Amino acid sequence: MAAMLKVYADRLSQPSRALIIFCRVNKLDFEEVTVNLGKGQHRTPEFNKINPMGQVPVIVDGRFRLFESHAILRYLATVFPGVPDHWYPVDLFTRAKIESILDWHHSNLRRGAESAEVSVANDHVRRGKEQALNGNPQPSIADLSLVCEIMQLELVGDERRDSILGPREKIGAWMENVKKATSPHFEEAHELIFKMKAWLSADRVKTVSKL
Ligand SMILES: N[C@@H](CCC(=O)N[C@@H](CS)C(=O)NCC(=O)O)C(=O)O
Repeated sequence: MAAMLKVYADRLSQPSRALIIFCRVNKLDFEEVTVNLGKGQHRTPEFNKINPMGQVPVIVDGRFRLFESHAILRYLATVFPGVPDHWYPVDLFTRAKIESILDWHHSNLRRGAESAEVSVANDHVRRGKEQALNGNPQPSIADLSLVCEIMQLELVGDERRDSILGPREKIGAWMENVKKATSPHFEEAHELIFKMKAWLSADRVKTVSKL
């Protein structure tokens, strides 16, 4: 039987990957529908009916449609039975901190403040036990969202990535914890990013050798 939950995503998109990893780790019954942004599949009239914003990710759960990855993660964590509490804790104080990080993420990084994002993530890690943001022992939807965002730095070249991540000494350990907690789905969801990275660096080599 076809899955009720459809996730429209492009794996080159950070919020799309966060959603796919969340669904896989929590064994949700879902169908991934690829919307290839590079091919402009998000600008078709069919996709416009699913998400008038023309963006991924978006979900269709039966007759219910929802865009915005954070809203989707909250919805999935709340509505689907069996999702462990640490993803979106019922404790309102812990949840409020997670909401704060999620809001901060969307009002900053989406404007391109990639290094500021990393600094704040690093500060959150410093205050806690490195395991997850705010010292939580296991990752929340905020950890997943931020780590997927920071993974996009793979596409800016190793030198630039290292110059951003290198000075923030706790970030690597925190990212590793989130990866481990979501393995092997984390690695699988990021395969395309690493293919793109290899393709981009091959292209850079070609460009440099022509100069
Ligand atoms: N705040 C949104 C951001 C969605 C977003 O920016 N999606 C990008 C890919 S990462 C997209 O679909 N871009 C295509 C476009 O805007 O034309 C979320 O978290 O879902």
